Amino acid sequence: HFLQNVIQHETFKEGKVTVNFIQNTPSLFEIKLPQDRTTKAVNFLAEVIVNGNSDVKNIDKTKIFRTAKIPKYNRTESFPKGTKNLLTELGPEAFCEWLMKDKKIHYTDTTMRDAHQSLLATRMRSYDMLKVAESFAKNHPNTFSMEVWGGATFDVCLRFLHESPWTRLRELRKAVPNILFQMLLRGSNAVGYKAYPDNLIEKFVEKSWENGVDIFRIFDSLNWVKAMEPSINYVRNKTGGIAQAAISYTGDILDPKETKYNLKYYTQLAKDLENAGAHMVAIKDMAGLLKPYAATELVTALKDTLNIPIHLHTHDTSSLQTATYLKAIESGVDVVDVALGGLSGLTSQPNFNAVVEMIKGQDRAHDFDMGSLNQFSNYWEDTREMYYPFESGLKAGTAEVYQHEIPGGQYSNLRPQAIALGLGDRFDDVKKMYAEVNNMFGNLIKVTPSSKVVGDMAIFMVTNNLTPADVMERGEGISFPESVINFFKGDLGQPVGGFPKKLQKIILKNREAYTDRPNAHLEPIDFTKEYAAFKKKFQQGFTRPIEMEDFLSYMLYPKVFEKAHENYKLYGNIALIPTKDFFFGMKLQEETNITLEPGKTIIVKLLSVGIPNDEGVRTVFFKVNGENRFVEVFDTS
Ligand code: 3PY
Ligand code: ZN
Repeated sequence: HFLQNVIQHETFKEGKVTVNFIQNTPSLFEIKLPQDRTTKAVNFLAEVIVNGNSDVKNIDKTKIFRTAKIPKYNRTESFPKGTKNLLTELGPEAFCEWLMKDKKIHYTDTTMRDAHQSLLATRMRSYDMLKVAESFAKNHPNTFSMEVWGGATFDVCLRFLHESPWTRLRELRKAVPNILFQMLLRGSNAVGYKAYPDNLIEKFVEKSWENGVDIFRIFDSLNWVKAMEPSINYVRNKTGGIAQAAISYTGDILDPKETKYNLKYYTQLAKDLENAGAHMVAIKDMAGLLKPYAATELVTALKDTLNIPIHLHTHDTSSLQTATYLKAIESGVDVVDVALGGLSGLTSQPNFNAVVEMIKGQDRAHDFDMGSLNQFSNYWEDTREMYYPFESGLKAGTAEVYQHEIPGGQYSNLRPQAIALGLGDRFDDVKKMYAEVNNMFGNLIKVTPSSKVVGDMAIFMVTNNLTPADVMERGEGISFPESVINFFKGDLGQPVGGFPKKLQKIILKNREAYTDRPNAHLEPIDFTKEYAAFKKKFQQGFTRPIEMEDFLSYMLYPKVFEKAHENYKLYGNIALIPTKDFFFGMKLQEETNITLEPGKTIIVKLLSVGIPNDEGVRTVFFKVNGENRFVEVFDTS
């Protein structure tokens, strides 16, 4: 680039170069980026062919992928009416009344959010979702909602897939205008792992609604109502959507020794959330601990206590949770969360297809075209093959979950985290330590981000061969992980029953703890000033107008956004690259189609990859729409 800049410079062309030319001409060092989309896409393909995708470890070169078939649908036919139309017509309150009166059991499909978050470390790409979205909307408009956004998907989308989560949401909304969209919002932690200023959360909620979210499932990682209240209010005041507040379930209400998280605790919590303005309550069983008979007790008690619909969420880690759904449905739950067969079970949700079959012909049956629903399951099963590097390794349901209580969404991340730290052989120790840390910390509600704190501490203790007794006896001399220190300071809020005081002192040393909302300690964002500065900094080299949504991504994840932005400038919208080429690179003589926009598809064939020259650069030859092209890529190996 430098030489090209010198040769093309007017001063050079006119032969007027002086000794200070380079020193006085900083523009010579600017990298001129390729502008057209085809070049950018081909550059990306070449990069993965030469250097691989840095997110993919352990490639199996013998792997052959099946082509995932998209179930048939009519492109030109209009969309059948669904719950989204009903919400628009009725508004949230009347919609919820309709839901409670309806006898049928309703289903939320989590395939595009929690299912892949819990099975494939959240790596599912928009590309594979968008391929089937319209077909699903047209074939199964009687689905209650689709969970497609929030939780860890926002972060992973930007950080590892280098996609804009906002573009994902918008594109999905276009493809599915008739079914309600749902997101998981971590209350004062938004879609992150720490507290954010209140006005940032407010703007985030407003923009999420504008871009397509209808149901906001709001939770707090410590079940702290005070932390959920602002988000409930933002949804009520800034959107036409549904504020669904969650009670995160832990322990076992059937255990006579359970004195903390018992039935009374959960019913009171749910009532408090209803009083705080929730349109619906969700039982968020993030680790899959709600046993079938406990579901009978809990759902019955909640039905008696509340005047709003109840939505049940679980993870099938133990493999028992279909039985839990049966009991919950018999007890009057209004909606259950399920995932399409190919992405269900284990740490994901129970199997959509099988649960529909279970209730078929019964009082609360809700009919689905099973032939078609099974085709969608097959689509995901085939698509899942391409995500094999991200599988958690769990092969069967495990009753161990009742001991360690690790949330499904965390399990698929904790294992690679342990392997990366050289603890692959000690994963059993990590799981046991997770339970011990929970006890040390006073028995917490464990869900993002509090679950991450427990996981970080467990990994820290296993790595350093520390026991809980070691921490209590010689903790003064130990420097603990940052997330653990921040937690004990009050950065995630206040746990049920407070912090264990002695341990808090050991961990905080001389730092101050606080007991009010962590957000109260944060400066509000000055949107006018900071957004203007942001636009100035990032618009250059960006081929589309920068938006408030980008600013929100930046405020939530500044470094991750900067990297994704750099990537966008180099390679354009890589969400358009087919998944096989994205993760594994093309093979010689292979051809791929990339649709840059509807009606504009490029056909790319890989012809050859040269050996590295003296500078380590390889030339990759392609045929693009019949014309030869080459790309030079520095081989980093
Ligand atoms: C998340 O916050 O991402 C979760 O899925 C919690 O269960
Ligand atoms: Zn979940």
